[in-house]
Amino acid sequence: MSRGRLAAALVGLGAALLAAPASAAPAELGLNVHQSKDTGVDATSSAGLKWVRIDVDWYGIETAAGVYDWSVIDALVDRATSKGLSVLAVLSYTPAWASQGDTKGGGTLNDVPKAGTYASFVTAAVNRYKSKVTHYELWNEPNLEQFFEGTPADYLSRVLVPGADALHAACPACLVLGPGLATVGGEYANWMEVVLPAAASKIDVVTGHVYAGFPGPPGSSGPGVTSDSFFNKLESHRVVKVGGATVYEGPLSFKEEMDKHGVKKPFWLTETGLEATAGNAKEEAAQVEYYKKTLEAMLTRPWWTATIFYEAFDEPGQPYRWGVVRRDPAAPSGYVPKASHGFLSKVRASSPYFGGSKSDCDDGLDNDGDGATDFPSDTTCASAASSSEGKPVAPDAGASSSSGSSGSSGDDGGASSGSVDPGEPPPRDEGGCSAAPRAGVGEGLVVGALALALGLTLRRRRG
Ligand SMILES: [Ca+2]
Ligand SMILES: [Ca+2]
Ligand SMILES: [Ca+2]
Repeated sequence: MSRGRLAAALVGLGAALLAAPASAAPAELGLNVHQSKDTGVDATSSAGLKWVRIDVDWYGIETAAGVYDWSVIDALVDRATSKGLSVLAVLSYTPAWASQGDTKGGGTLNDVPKAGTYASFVTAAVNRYKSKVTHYELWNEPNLEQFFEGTPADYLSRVLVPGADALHAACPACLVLGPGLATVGGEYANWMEVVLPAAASKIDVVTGHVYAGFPGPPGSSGPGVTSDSFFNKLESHRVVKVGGATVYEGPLSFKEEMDKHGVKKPFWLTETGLEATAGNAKEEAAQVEYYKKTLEAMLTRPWWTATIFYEAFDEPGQPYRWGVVRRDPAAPSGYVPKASHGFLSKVRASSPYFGGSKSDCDDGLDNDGDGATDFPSDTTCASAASSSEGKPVAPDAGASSSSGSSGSSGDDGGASSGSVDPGEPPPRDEGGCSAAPRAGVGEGLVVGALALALGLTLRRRRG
């Protein structure tokens, strides 16, 4: 090789290194599919996403001690893995024979299991699936009474600790995810205060769920001011001051709890989302905006390594509108996509941060938080192939609570504000019938346990 060609090659190598994305693995994305081996798996796969989060319902599988029917989960896992998807299996909900008592109603599925029962189920599940499934979440939203009626101590002693020990014994390479708390009311911080000091070493990936609006522009009301925002629950709790005096302080966020207890594990958001009626253009656009804000927030938070949106699909005739597609047996693919499905497909295929093959100037995201997305809107982009929209927003920008003479603030965690409607109502009804919001928390959206239990039952029956 001539010196000239060598020099040119070195210049080329230098340019390639400069253009290469960060060495960290791409952030990962998925959908909650419950037990749907067709629409749920297909909608996830066709969007190019990696993960399906599935319901491995203990009560429906181990109907008597040591008697198992794995048929539904076998078919689901086989279909998902045959399509190249990775499975996060949620091991939840107590069968009647394992219940230590239905003390708070809601049937037995939310009951505290008798000692030893959950660990034996975890062992059986992991031994059956460990060649195909390496990630297991130990229960779902145990801080909501309709899913678990015990205390945090009950969750530790009867679910998390014995479950994690059983899982790691059966499969040392498999990962325990948890505690999968809902951020309704203030109880989630209390749960983290019990769970993390006692059992952080048992958890490989910390998980949680956030349903809340994104903050509007400075000075606006809405999430972050009059209610907890997405960021208040995720990483920076809400503090409201008037004249320098704190008049309200919300529960600590997931990230603050992890930092407080020195937990340096990855964080997965295993549920978040926004309802949108299929065919309602305004609602579909708002759902896309929510997904967009979520993904943009991930760009500057390397500790948050995966998001599994809630959820894959709407079922005709049922009152759920959280899906990114609407199941339709008459459609060629078995479903009609919403705008959010196309948006996720675009980001996943394009964004270098999420493993895509295009550039920041053609990835569907406002990477630098200036309110302009991609070429030509973001004028830092010389073309769609340009590699950067500009300097990203610092991860902690605006994250600290602040005072305001008008009594507002406690603001976003650094994501761009802008087009999210600050008046958007809290998007998700996760129940919360057992949660005890602190005075002044406008959680709203509390419905009866009966309706939720009914909805839960309906969802479990999906095929
Ligand atoms: Ca019960
Ligand atoms: Ca972009
Ligand atoms: Ca931009």
